[in-house]
Amino acid sequence: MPNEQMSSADRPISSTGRTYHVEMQAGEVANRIVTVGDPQRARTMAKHLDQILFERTSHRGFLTITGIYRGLPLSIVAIGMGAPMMDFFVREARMVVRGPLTIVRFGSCGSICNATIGDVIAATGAFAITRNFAYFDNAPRVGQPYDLSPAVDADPRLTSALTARLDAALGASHVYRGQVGNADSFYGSQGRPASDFYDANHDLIPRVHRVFPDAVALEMESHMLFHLARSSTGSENAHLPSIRAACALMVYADRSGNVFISPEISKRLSQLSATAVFDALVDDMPSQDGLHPAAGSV
Ligand code: R1P
Ligand code: URA
Repeated sequence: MPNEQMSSADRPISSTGRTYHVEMQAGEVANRIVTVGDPQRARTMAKHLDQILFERTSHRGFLTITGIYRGLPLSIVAIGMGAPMMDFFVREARMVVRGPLTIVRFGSCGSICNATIGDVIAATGAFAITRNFAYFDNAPRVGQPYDLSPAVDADPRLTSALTARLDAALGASHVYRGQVGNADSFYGSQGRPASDFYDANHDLIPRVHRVFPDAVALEMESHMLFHLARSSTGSENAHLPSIRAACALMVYADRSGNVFISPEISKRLSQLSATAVFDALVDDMPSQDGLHPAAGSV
């Protein structure tokens, strides 16, 4: 791809129709997508597809696997970490997939509620936590060290399909619900104490709880996903977004007990949750109605 001529600076797409960063092309990506951070998680989940049709790793490290589940096309896309990677993925997927797009993020998080290692948290909505450079780099300091954005809701229908399936797969007592803080760093902006940097974050998690009393988790992509879904245009019903999104997060870090998940539990949780996530996408959009497979969807 780096050696191919791109169509334009605004929408870099190759002559064969492949997007520049994610290297997605019409016909290779489904309208139902599970997105994860870790490519290994994508491969673990892909074992639960009924059939794999297509796989590609882009030169920037995005992995797309498309297959069939319960007779319908479904893609798994591993994007790496952070909001800009979510932005590349959602925008480039939207460039090549025709019709409605439903996206479930299946990620990991740090729990700031009673949920602990082995539990899963479903996001009812998400907000951004952003390091405020005007505080750190100005003299005198301006504002608070971290900015909290307004929250954006997850899609309620897709989220209830997801939580119903996760409840059934894991047991309802292991599935928590609430708002998720999407930080621009794993460290300073998630309130992790450090002596090697000045982060001014000792009050960050208490402040998150004061502003969002139902905040349950911290991670790094869900708010960008929900924000882009809400900002998407172009559905047949022009006033509705063309993308709907939900998010479930495995608890990798218990921030109150300062415990981190083991690789074995992480793999097992991905295996147990894979079909629940796939089933939720199929429950939500059970047929090809309204899609345009001939025009580019798998
Ligand atoms: C940090 O370890 C990463 O894990 C979380 C965060 O959002 C961040 O991307 O999600 P994933 O496990 O999906 O990558
Ligand atoms: N991912 C995050 O972003 N934070 C955590 O604490 C664990 C996983």
